[in-house]
Amino acid sequence: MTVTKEFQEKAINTIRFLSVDGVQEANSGHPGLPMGTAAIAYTLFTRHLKHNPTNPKWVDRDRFILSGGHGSMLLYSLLHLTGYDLPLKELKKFRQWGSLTPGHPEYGLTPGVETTTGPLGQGFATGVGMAIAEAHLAAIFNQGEHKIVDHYTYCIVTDGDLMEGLSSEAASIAGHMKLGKMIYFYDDNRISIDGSTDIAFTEDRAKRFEAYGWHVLQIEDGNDVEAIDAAIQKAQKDERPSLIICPTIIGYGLPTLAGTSKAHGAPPGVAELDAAKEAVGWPVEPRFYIPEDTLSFFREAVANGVKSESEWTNGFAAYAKDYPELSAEFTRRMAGTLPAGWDENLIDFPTDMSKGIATRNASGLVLNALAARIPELLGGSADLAPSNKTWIDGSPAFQADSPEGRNFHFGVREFGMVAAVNGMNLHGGLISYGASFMVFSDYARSGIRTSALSHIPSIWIFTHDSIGLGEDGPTHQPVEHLPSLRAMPNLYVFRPADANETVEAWKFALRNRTNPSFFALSRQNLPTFDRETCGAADGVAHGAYTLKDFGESTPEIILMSSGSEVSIAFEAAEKLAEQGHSVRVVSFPCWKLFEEQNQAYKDSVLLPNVENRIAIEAAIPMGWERYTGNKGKIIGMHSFGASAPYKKLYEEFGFTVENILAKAAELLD
Ligand SMILES: Cc1ncc(C[n+]2csc(CCOP(=O)(O)OP(=O)(O)O)c2C)c(N)n1
Repeated sequence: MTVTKEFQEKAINTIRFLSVDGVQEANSGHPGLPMGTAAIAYTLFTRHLKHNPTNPKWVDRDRFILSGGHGSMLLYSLLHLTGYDLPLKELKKFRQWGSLTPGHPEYGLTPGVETTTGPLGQGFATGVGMAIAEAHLAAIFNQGEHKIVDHYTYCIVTDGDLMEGLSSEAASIAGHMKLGKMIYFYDDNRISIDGSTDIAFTEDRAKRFEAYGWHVLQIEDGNDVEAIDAAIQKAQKDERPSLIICPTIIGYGLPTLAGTSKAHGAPPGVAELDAAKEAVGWPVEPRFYIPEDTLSFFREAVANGVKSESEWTNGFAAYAKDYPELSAEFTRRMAGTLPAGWDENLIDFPTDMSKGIATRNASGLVLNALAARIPELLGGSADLAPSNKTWIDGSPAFQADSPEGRNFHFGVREFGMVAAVNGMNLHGGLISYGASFMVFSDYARSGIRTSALSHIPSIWIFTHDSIGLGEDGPTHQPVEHLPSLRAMPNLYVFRPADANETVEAWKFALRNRTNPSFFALSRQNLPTFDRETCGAADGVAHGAYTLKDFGESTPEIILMSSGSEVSIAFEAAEKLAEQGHSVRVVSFPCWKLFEEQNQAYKDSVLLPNVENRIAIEAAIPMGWERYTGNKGKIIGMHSFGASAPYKKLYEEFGFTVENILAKAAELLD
């Protein structure tokens, strides 16, 4: 249909009032962003966005992210209007228990929401990962005329997003990688919660992004549809990521609140809302009013989407004829199915109780064995690849001129890395990991949290997992990290005791496609246990298992431990056995998995009658009480560590056979 200016304004006002009605109804939420950016959203959704509302998972759709997740009603309005399975009744239940319209967009809950946003900066950075995924898959699968991977990543970003350091990390990565299919709209309303951005945010944003290597477009007015449209067309042709700076007015149309921070995060009130509607001739009642012609105009997205997807499907069929293997591989990857036999006879590390191997080294070997079988496995480190052992041999680094590369130099940007890895995994077709020293997981923590909250199966490889890293000292020695990461719902934290447990942790992470896994890996060598005489390493899948029972009778004492301290407990058990005691050593690589076992299994490992228990772990002891019980003891860390060779640190902090024996003696006496 031909769209007059008047009709266009009506359509944009529909987005505005639908959004603000939702906020007013909930008596909670953020009206300012949707009202200010409605014209940008209108232009993108009705003129450019390639999507199929009836199949939100179509693989070649454009991705759209609302990075300022507080403006969620904008997204819900757009999804409803363009025909996603998000009925109006859900918009009326904005922010209510059990609705599909939570306060901030949540991935996996609402159809059409591509990623969870709300923690500012993360939507921005997650989009970078999606654009990386597009570029990589295009490089692998597109052939000549056949462009089966060919889509954009669009994002609306706010002042808050750009103030967050994360956006600098992510923009720097994107500029360096020349991710030309990223098109970001900056909602330049110069207002945040405390007031004008003049109080805290005065750098030249255009110059900043130009310096990152972005293509920066400045338009005059964020309500000018034609200007926005022209900017998008320009951006689509440029080989750099684009930032379209759109001056807007927060709460546009609210008679007294527009342009002020009062429009940011509180319902405008009925009087203000009614006055806004009256000013543009909008009916005050009913609330959530959608003019019929506007709705049918927006709903053209459905037919257009079906058409786009079927054109793509036809194109894919032609591609499949010409490239049957590639097309089958593409289908497999996008379905998230692992190649047959990927885990058969993977690696079996031979017993080596004298020298052993660091679990980070074992991880590097497993990763390479897996990468040879699973071509979608890829990732990188925040400038610590040689230490984290994350390099995939035989593959180049991903760069602008080698997007087929599977190794990523994320630079010293832990947060940018994890958000990008999340985006790569959300995109589909890839299994991505990120790595650094464990102590710096704090820098990345909010992105790890997003992976857990959103059920993104990202794999987090964090090495140098305790005072066992030695000389670098307390700045580099994680102590509270292990318990604090274990506290995170949905996150499977593994601290393998030896090389074969590391293999099992990797297998679990790859099988688990609905939650992230975190590997805490040692810098120092650890003995590789003799699995002929010890419990099988696949006990890792139960979270904790009996590594070995020493002595003939029922254990008098249980020593439980994770990672690098398991072998110390093992040696102590040997000594206790020599003294005539029966001892059980339990390896405890993953608390969460143990918690998921049934009571019978738990009782078979931590025998309820055996109250003499000692936990040994080079981390803050918080939480072990639940396994050691009232009578038990915990050997843990109570400080930040120290700088010295690691053997000296283990002695000084009590992670020794002697100390375990002394504690055991107290219990056994
Ligand atoms: C990491 C993070 N810190 C703080 C907040 C709380 N918060 C929500 S919106 C906002 C700033 C609002 O300014 P802006 O991003 O410009 O949004 P606008 O006012 O234009 O809607 C803040 C501090 C948040 N969501 N995420």
